Amino acid sequence: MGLLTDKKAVIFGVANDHSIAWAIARALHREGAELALTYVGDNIERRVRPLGEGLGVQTFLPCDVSSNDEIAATFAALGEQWGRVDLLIHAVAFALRDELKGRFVDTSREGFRIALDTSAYSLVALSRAALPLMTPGSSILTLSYLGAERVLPNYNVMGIAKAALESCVRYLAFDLGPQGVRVNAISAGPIRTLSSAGIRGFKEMLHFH
Ligand code: 0WE
Repeated sequence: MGLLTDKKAVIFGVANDHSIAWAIARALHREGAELALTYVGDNIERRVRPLGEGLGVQTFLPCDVSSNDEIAATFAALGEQWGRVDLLIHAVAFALRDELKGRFVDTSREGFRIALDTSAYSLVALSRAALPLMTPGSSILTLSYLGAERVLPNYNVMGIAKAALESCVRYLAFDLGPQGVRVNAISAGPIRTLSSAGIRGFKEMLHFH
């Protein structure tokens, strides 16, 4: 019997078999959880469906976390399907490609907005939408990175977004803890995923790490 037998887990952020979210999906499945996977766009859907089907996943939902309507539709579907959500995995981040190189001081207003909206506010929006389906003992988990705490070359606006994300975790935990809902972040090391693909100097960082 697994640690998570019959728990319902929704995972945002599987893009391919290198995704940290995919490693989380496999671990949750191994422990007996039932999974729902979300995706953005046809390209990701084409990769996520076969992966999920390999774990017996039956629920695939389109969800761009920068859209209130898509978040509402996702949790409406989960409400119908499961009637509850025990685990929410937030493994989503986005900054405009050009913001992840050069000087942080050159960050555009729009680039700043997009990075913080997609990478930090999305946790707040998803948590609020999930809450009516959560019971005491439920858990919310997100992914951070060292660039939240220290200056890392080229990480730039994502560092600010991850700092905001970590602060969101503390404020959400304050709000939801009394209802028995835990909120946590794991700060991963540098890992070769789609997210780090094409990042200048990543190979050297990986080597140094
Ligand atoms: O949080 C991240 C990266 C998140 C990310 C990645 C991309 C690449 C493609 C956000 N937005 C985009 N936008 C794109 O267009 N990491 C922890 C991985 C990462 O990114 C870096 C790193 C590391 C490590 C960027 C610069 C330096 C180190």
